Amino acid sequence: MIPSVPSSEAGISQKPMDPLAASVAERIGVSTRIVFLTGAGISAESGVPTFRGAEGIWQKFRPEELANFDAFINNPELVQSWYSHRKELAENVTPNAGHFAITELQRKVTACHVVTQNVDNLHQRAGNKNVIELHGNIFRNYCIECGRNFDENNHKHVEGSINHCEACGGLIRPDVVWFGEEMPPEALQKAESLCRQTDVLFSVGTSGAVYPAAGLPSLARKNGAFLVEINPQATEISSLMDVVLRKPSGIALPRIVEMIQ
Ligand code: BJW
Ligand code: ZN
Repeated sequence: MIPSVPSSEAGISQKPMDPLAASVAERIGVSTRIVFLTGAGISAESGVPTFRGAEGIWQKFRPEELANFDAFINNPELVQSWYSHRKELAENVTPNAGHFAITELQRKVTACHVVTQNVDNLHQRAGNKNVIELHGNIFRNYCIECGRNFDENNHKHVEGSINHCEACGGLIRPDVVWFGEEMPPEALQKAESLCRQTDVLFSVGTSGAVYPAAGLPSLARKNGAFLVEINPQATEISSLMDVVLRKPSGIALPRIVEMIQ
């Protein structure tokens, strides 16, 4: 039986990472089902800005101006150009050691899924399998009138213009989930079902501020899962965790994976 390491902040700051990482690696060694719930922080070391906090993109842009449908209708040019800028950024960075550690772990564990809130495609580019996108993907677009899909090649945004559907003239929007919008139902159902059944859930690089994603660790815990948080900062869901590693994911995840027998 592996002892739970207390997740109180006082407890964490006293302990070096390695014994904690070793206890997590040991736990994984006796687990068959693992879920990674990831957020913007896992891509931070690739150079993709997080949303909240000192370096967050919402220090510069207010979410209510950009991440909801009304904002898009009121100012489609601004929203299209913001997403076009972020898409370009995501295209020009590469996955980091945290993403690659998950690929490595997936070779060692029977069932290992990634439930991501990220829209940047970096998990997939790192070779992660079984990726469930809760908040969509910035590289896909669709027409709000006829639903036609537009991929990267036939939808380039030109600064100062508004992109419309070639078929019906409707506005083209990114295939992401904004505030007040439903998650893709299949993705959410799959994520909830995995969280009910998992042995271990990692919450990596998410502030735990946005629901329903932020409710998944609690669901896993109620069903007996062991919870691990990897995040340099405390989050709204830290108190739920069995173990907290206050390290960047690009350091903590490879360390855990190399410790697995
Ligand atoms: C590192 C690191 C390193 C840094 N290593 N870590 C229940 C209670 C209260 C409210 C609600 C509720 N249920 C629903 C709501 C309303 C709302 C909500 O949650 N509001 C809250 C703000 C209170 N939720 C919704 O509206 C959702 N929809 C919904 O519920 O629909 C219901 C419905 C049903 C049926 C019909 C219709 C409707 C939708 C939420 C959509 C969120 N969308 C966004 C934008 C996506 C597109 C885009 O990218 O532009 O998703 S918002 C933004 O936040 C984005 C993110 O995925 C999401 C989460 O952010 P994340 O990933 O956690 O990032 P940060 O920046 O917050 O945190 C980064 C972390 O990384 C920090 O902790 C750092 O410390 C850490 N970090 N470097 C590891 N190197
Ligand atoms: Zn259309």
